Amino acid sequence: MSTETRTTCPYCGVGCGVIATVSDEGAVSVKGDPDHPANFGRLCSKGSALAETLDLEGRALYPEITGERTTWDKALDMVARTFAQTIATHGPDAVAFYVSGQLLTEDYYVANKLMKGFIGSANIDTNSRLCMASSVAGHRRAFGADTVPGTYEDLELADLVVLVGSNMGWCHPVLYQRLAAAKAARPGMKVVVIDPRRTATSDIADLHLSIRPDGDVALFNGLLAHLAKSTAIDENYLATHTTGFADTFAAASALSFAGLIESTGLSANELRQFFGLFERTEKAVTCYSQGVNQSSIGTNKVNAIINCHLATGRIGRPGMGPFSLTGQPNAMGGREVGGLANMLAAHMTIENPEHRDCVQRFWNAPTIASRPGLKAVDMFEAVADGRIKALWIMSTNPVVSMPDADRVKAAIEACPFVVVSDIVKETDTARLAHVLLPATGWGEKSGTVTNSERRISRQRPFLPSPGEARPDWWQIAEVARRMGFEEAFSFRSAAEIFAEHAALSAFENDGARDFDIGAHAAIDETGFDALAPFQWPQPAGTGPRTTRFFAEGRFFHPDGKARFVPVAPDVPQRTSSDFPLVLNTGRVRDHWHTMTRTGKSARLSAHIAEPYAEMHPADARGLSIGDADLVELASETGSRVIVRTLLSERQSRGSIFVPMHWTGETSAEGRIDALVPPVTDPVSGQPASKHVAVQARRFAAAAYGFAISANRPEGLDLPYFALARAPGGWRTELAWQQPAEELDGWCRARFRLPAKAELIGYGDRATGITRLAYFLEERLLLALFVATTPVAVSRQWAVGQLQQCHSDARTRFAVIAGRPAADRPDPGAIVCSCFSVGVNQIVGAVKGGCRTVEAVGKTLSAGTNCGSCRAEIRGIIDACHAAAAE
Ligand SMILES: Nc1nc2c(c(=O)[nH]1)N[C@H]1C(S)=C(S)[C@@H](COP(=O)(O)OP(=O)(O)OC[C@H]3O[C@@H](n4cnc5c(=O)[nH]c(N)nc54)[C@H](O)[C@@H]3O)O[C@H]1N2
Ligand SMILES: Nc1nc2c(c(=O)[nH]1)N[C@H]1C(S)=C(S)[C@@H](COP(=O)(O)OP(=O)(O)OC[C@H]3O[C@@H](n4cnc5c(=O)[nH]c(N)nc54)[C@H](O)[C@@H]3O)O[C@H]1N2
Ligand code: SF4
Ligand SMILES: [Mo]
Repeated sequence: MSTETRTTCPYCGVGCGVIATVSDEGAVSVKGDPDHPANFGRLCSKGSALAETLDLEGRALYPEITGERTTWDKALDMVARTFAQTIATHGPDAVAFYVSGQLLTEDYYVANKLMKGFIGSANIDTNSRLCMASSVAGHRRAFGADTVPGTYEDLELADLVVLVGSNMGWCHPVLYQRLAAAKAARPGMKVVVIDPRRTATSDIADLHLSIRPDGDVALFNGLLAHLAKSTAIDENYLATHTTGFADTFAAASALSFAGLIESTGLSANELRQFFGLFERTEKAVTCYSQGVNQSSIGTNKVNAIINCHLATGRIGRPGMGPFSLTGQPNAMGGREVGGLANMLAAHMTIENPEHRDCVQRFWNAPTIASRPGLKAVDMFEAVADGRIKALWIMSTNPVVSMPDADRVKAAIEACPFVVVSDIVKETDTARLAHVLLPATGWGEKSGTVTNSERRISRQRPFLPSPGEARPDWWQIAEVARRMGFEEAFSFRSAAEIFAEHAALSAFENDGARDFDIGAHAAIDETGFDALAPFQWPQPAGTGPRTTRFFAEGRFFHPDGKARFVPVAPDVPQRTSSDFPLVLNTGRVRDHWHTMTRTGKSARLSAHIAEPYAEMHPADARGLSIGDADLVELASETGSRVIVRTLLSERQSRGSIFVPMHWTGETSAEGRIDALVPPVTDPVSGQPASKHVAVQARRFAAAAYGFAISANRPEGLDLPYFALARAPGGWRTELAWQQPAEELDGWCRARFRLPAKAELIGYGDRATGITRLAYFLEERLLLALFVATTPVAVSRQWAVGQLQQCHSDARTRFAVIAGRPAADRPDPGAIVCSCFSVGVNQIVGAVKGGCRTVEAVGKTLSAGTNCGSCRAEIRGIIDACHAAAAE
């Protein structure tokens, strides 16, 4: 007998339904929920690997004060006392919460209630500031509320889908698969991808526009000016439901066509194609994500896009509309509870006295924050200069993910009192906590999340809470009670909190505010247990249904009309002669942010196991940097990072892409946010994480290494290392600045080898190659390959050696030889992580006659589960055919 629990994936904003099964022996398996309207049974590689991330290794299991285990009572008393004293002495603005779009709505609601209604400050901000703030600000300027008008189905119903600054194939993979399936079924449908890089997403694009960094406002202004002269304009919608078109049209027309070419970096032909396509296609959806939001002109980009949809009346109807794709599983829930420093609760506005009064009365609160609090970048600035003296960080890792990360780290170190709630004990941020509070994680906690299409789904527990871990909402409520707010924080369950949140959304609303889920205001435990995914709004007396906004106007500005927002087409100039290259940062397919969860899976770590800088070969050549060399990047923040070089024609010239996932735990100097200056959008406060001026030079390593080991290495005192999980152990990339000497002692200490471990070694002074392998009986404990050039050993083959039996000398020497035996061919770098299929196997299948992704799937199963790697498989097939044709 096994038990099945319906829950929701804790990663991206697609919000896929997951069925988790726990066997009698306690083994967990997951599959997509066929009935969930976000995914209809599909899961991507990260979702499929969820069961591999649930072990307790590295988990925070007990409360700690300055690194020593303590009781919950002592820890909570200390937090409550220190916050209360700080407020009494220095006022409410001397404390702050920095929270996360990965909290559940119930956690978020309680945190916001405590800060805004009971402490009386609005110093609660969230990592959503780094993520969605520009979309929120753009929505509020245009619509009068933070409303996402459409639904996922619109992508399938559209005849044109424009993806702006979104690598949906890797970052919203299941939605991408829905789009790809709709396009395959209806080939007339067109997809346009607007991204400086050619990404996996651009592989289904009919048109890829390799836009100049931050050229988006110019592009959409140009589109608006073009539309205004065409029959696509909807005069009736314009006149009835909007204001401000004339000024906006004037601003949009400011740039000549030549200026447009210059600002966007696109050709006249590309511009004409895109404008024509948009003009002709009524059913058009424009999706956008971090290439839009994470910019010093992010809010203007959002409004430039929305302007085009308002002008054509293409909004809120099936298959039409602007669509902000949210990143985190509960970015939307955080916005609903008002978890940003400049919002109130239930989509009410902090600056509006009636809203403040409404929320204060509903909460029966002693006070209410009367002005916006500090936004993330300003908040850490205030921590740095001592204005904030007590800080509580929940469910986010700012030492890695905030811009100017080295300064943020120093600020946290210097802060008199820091509380961190996390599920993991040793993150770069948790290490700095005075008080560490262990939180229950996915599979253990209970509550709700809202996905990108406004659909609220349950996360349900199916595992016991490990150690003494407790839900985030419980931690906050306990601190609130100890601060004297017993009555308002007497919640006994997530269901009670959700009911209060639903009641507030309906309180004195009557259709004046978009967010209304009053139908659930009286929900009880049984109802909460059974709650099926539903889209908001769902006011009292209504049932679940598909909801869209604004087809008939009814915007949330006082006059009920949308605002056109005139936006200047200026493209920020960041590069200089000292820092001539544009650094662009973002995500890889199989890792989630700072890797505290996906990093546990060897399967997910196999796709990309190292931090890298993707560069155009011509740029690299100019700097004498070769493929697989190490590269050192520096920016005006004064910090540096060292990562691997990956040469690719998909990268545009003058630009470098580095992923954001590597931390102080997994790399020597791979925290890319150390280079991102704290430049923000003036309206939204969102950092410009995609447009940083940097210089690059080859890092002259004296020796390079690659290790596979049973133990996790400790104390690697090297300028470069990158650590990843491998089946049965770890894989580590290394580099030395000085020639590596005395390797035996170094290996034994760093890899914690037992004294009995037997060494087989090989060294060649002439070539500078050294290979060491340590065995304990038939087990390989460590193999280290060192060379004066980047180590050319097949990683996938080497990684497999940890789980082989090395009972005879022949297999031991094969390890040292660094070559697969003839009967064990090297699968090559992993492409399909679901079935662990490598590039060499795919090339083999293509040579064997497979001509399509489907044929490769039939032969090797690659690409047939989550489908996230299908674009890469297509790329390999194309490359083989191109090579054959030469
Ligand atoms: N695998 C994976 N998936 C994730 C996450 C993860 O960590 N891993 N995180 C989730 C979260 S929180 C988020 S916010 C989303 C982010 O999802 P996305 O926004 O899709 O991902 P990013 O890689 O951050 O950036 C998207 C693209 O913006 C492009 N870009 C850079 N500058 C510009 C520009 O000036 N204009 C335009 N048009 N494009 C530009 C980049 O080249 C990049 O390909 O992903 C979510 N999904
Ligand atoms: N350069 C650059 N920087 C970026 C970005 C970029 O594109 N480029 N993207 C930005 C964006 S969009 C985002 S969203 C951020 C993400 O950045 P972060 O939020 O810092 O990244 P995560 O690794 O998701 O951090 C979540 C933390 O919460 C912990 N955790 C997981 N579940 C729970 C739980 O239930 N309770 C508690 N208390 N803790 C839990 C995890 O172990 C982890 O330490 O990064 C931002 N930074
Ligand atoms: S697309 Fe993948 S990561 Fe996103 S919610 Fe679905 S399964 Fe999870
Ligand atoms: Mo995000």
